[in-house]
Amino acid sequence: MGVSNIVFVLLLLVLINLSNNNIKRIDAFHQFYEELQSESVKSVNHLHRPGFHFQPPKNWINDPNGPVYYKGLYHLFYQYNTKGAVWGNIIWAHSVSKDLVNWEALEPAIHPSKWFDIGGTWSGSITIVPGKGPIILYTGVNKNQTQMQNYAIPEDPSDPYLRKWIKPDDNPIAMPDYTMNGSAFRDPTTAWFSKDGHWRTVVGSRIKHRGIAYIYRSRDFKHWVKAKHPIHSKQSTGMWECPDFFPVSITDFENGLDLDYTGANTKHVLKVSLDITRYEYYTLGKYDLKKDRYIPDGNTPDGWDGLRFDYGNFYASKTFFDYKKNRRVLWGWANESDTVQDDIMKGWAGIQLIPRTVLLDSNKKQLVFWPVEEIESLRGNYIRMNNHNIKMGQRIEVKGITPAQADVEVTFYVGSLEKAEIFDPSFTLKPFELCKIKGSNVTGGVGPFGLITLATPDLEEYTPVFFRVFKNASNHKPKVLMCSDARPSSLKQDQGPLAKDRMYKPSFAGFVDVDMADGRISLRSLIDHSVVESFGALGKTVITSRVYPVKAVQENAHLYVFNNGTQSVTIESLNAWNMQRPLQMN
Ligand code: DQQ
Repeated sequence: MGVSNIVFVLLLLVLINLSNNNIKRIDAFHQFYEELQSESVKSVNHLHRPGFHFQPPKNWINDPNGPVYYKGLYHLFYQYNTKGAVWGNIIWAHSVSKDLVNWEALEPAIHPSKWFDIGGTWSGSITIVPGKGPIILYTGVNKNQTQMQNYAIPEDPSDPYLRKWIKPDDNPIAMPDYTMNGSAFRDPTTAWFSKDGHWRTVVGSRIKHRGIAYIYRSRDFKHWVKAKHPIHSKQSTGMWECPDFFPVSITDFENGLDLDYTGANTKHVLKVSLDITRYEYYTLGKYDLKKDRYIPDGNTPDGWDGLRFDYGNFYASKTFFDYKKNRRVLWGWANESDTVQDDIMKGWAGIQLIPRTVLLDSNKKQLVFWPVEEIESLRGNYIRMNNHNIKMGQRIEVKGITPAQADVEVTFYVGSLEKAEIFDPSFTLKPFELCKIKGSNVTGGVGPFGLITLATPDLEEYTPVFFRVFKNASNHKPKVLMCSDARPSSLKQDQGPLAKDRMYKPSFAGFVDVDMADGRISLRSLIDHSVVESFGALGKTVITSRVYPVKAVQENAHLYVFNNGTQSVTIESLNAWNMQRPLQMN
């Protein structure tokens, strides 16, 4: 190495060190840029701004809080920076909707003001307590950065808008004791009432590297006592943020269940947001009320290899039971994948993804997710295609809609799996690694085939969402890989050597547990400028990508169906719509 190279490397190290000094980590979660958190937004850039996803007019947002359906209105609370486009100055912002599509912003519900939350009003939930009305449980942070659980009540529970919230002085309701980690104790779940006369809530935590979900009990919703054992914990998984715990029916695959449902025909779901990976994982299992223990089913992996609500950019999610339609609805947050500098320039960061219904799959081994039906009211211009054969290397343009803001549903007929590549069981690659090697341009037997979204005609920029069907060597059963690959999505250059200066362009992927007995597989993508939210096989595998094309934007974005497998596939049916903007979005 020459002297000039050595000087360059030394300079780089000094630079990296200097910039790292500006990044603070609070218990290893959201990146905290102290000097940027209050840098006010000068103007809002609309180029990549979603048209039909939930978002306030400017600034940073993260976790959905609440949510709840109450007196004819859906309430969404969310973590919001009042001052800037990076994480910081967090309050509970509040919006309401009659239809989960159009939203009206109300005044914030909670902001730091008392000793028990002056350092932060962080995530939590809402429970409707008979005789009392809705009660918020949230995490407050004191001036020493200790996290504790608090409650807040509406000034007027008869007001469907729940405009004003009070934080009673007998807070907090739960403080970390000496056995616990006071800077990792947060995000209380919606509470449920059990036949033993107790309310229960679960709070996320960790001790060293063990992820923990504590369970607290109360008779009056004011005095809470921690159960002797956590409801569940798992070594080497780190902090469990935003736990969610709810029952699903094992006999009714069409309706959701409320938290206090006590029938025997249920399984429970425990979801945790793993701070280390910034992904969410869930298990299905049995909840033993007497022992206050949750035991995951033996065959579901518990931890980093576990099942996921979404195999892409989706975090800090929360479900609620919607009494109006007897369904369980999931909200999740998608962070930006852009550089921090560009988040600041565009004046906004973070969106809430389209709410999804959650049901147990009829195979009882996983959940299935589907965008709430209300979103279909935004469908405009419509085009369809039927029985269209696509040979290897062919790409067919979907014309007649606005590809940058669209809803596309396509069912592929694949027929025989004779040409499918053999899936080697000793393959230890994770799905995203496999997708990285076997990208949309790498010829296969059956697949890759799927959609090419947000593309330029010459494919200088594109985000492919596709399947690649392998087969098992012994029984020839399909092993289906689904990818949403952001690598070719943007021509934008990195702005520096640090992660915050580079766009995040991962090859997100997951397997889809389908037998394809009828030779078919479906894909639906909600495309919204910088969002590609895709549902494989009617919601068995969901992947969300955030992308920032330079050329494939607005009316210059194109949409294609493609096949790069040696076996031709048929577009049995394709339905695509323009998506309109909601009439009111905050
Ligand atoms: N975000 C909140 C925390 C939570 C984290 C703070 C998850 O309560 O653990 O904004 O994204």
